[in-house]
Order: sequence, then structure tokens, then C-alpha cells
Amino acid sequence: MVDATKATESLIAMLHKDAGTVRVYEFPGPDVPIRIGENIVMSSFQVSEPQTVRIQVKARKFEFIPDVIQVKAGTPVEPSIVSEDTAHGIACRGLGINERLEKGKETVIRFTPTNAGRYVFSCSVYCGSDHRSMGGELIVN
Ligand SMILES: [Cu+2]
Repeated sequence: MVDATKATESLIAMLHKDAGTVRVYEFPGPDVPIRIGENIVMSSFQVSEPQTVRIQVKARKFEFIPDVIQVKAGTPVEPSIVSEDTAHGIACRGLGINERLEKGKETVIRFTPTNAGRYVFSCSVYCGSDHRSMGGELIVN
């Protein structure tokens, strides 16, 4: 039984032998925890939804600010990107993203990176002499 008034956002799972009535959890009782030596085998896990990470990003000749963004795998990410000077773009091949960024207009991209890694992004709309150096990196841990 779960007492909802005592519930928190995390649960503890305890492996046990279903030794009494099958599919009825009888503890304390015949359902004995699985032990390794003296230790009961347990693990905790989150049951709450991961919080969306919202990030304000500026684009301008020839940089993204910030240009390094770190997030956890499985966390929804919502960068809100505004170009300050001219049309730019943001493309990230590893995440299948390519959006045009009009001057002064907010562009919100929503995605959830599932695999850890480093994802390079860059400007995908030609914006001048240093266009090719305009980029950054999303680090997914
Ligand atoms: Cu550019």
C-alpha cells in the first residue's frame, strides 16, 4: 500500500522473493528482501517528469551567446533564439535541427536529446565574412 500523504517524488524499489501469496506484497512477512551479504538490494528512481530547460540564446555576427550549452540526456530543451542584427540560421545535424532566424524574431526550438555526446551547431544562413566560424556546441551528459 502507498500512503499518498507520505509520498515524495522518488520511490525506492526493493527486490524481494514473492514467497507468500503470489502477487501480494507481504513485508514484513514471508516476502523476504533479496540480499547481497548483509545488504538489501534497492535502487531509487525518479517518477517526476524532467523539467524543461529553457535557454535564451542570442545570435549575431558571428556568434551565438551562449555558445556552449550543457544539458542532461532525456531532459526536454527549449532554446529561444533571437537574432539581433540580420538573418541567421541554426543547424545541428546530430539532432536534425535546421531553423532560419529572422532579425528580431523569437524562434523557439523544442527537442529532447536522448543520447549523451557533443553536438556541434552552426549558422546555416550566410551572414557575412565570418559566417563559417559562427557556431557552438550542445553537450549532453
Ligand atoms: Cu551565418
